[in-house]
Amino acid sequence: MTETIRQIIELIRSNSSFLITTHEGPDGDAVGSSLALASFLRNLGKNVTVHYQDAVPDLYAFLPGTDSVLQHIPDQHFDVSFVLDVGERKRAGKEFCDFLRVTTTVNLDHHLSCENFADYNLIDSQAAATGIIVYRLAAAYGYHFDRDTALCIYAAVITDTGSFRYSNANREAFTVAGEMIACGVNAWDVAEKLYENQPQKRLELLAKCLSTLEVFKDGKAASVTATSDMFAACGANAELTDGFVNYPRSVRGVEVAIFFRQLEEKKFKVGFRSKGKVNVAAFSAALGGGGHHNAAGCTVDGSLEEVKAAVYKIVETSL
Ligand SMILES: [Mn+2]
Repeated sequence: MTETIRQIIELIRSNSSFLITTHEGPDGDAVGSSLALASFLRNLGKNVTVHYQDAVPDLYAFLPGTDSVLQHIPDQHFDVSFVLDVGERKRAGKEFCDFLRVTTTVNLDHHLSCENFADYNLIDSQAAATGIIVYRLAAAYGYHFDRDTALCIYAAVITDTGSFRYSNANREAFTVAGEMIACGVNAWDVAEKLYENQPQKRLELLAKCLSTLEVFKDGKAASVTATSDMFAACGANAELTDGFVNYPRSVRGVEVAIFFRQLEEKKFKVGFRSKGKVNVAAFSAALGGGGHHNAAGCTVDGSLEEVKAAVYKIVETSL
């Protein structure tokens, strides 16, 4: 057990009220890890409040504890506040950052870039998901994993590893997932809820997006586009485009995939994905955005033609 884990366990033992939060636009790891921690603490008899800046995405509503997530931090005292999976302090949101001064804070994360902004920082980029960090903490505590906690950890691991396909799917990810299965998690049940449960309009929108596929730079780059017209025609929202960028990336020979999503008449969100060789954070940085080696994004002003031209130029000259 590391010194930090020992200190956090002592904090858990000696306090009774806890706040848990995570990053904006929560993904499977954000929801899974925060609710796993909530479930662990509640089963110890602690008073737990979970806060997200945004609503729980429909896709993760099946995870136990989502019904008690609050979108504003209640005006009350908390002994300790946890922030999970944020990657950087500002992604914890303004409400929480105002709060950092008044409680003891714990930062649990697996992003390489995460700063030590809290009083206690348990950060390990070797962990496949923040759910793995929560697992380590609960396991070190000697916690007997119940099915609900196990389900949240499993969901965090399966989503952040792309169902054990990404390079972060290490031995620990498989071992922890296996242990969660032993605690009663049903793999098909989770897979069905996550991947066989799409709203019809998501596929209708996907069909329109795929028809915009462009492959360029001698087959090394590819893009798809979602315009406001497409969203309107399908009655779909931006949340449903999650994962669309994986389709251009899946084309044989493609190293860099781009997803253009219209925000306003002359404003586009540009998402980049790499298969591993190319650092797409450099592309988004050149356009004023940020991100990681394999996943990055930015917002670019202009018509679709102008935005595409600007993005393609950067990709063409740097690839
Ligand atoms: Mn994560």
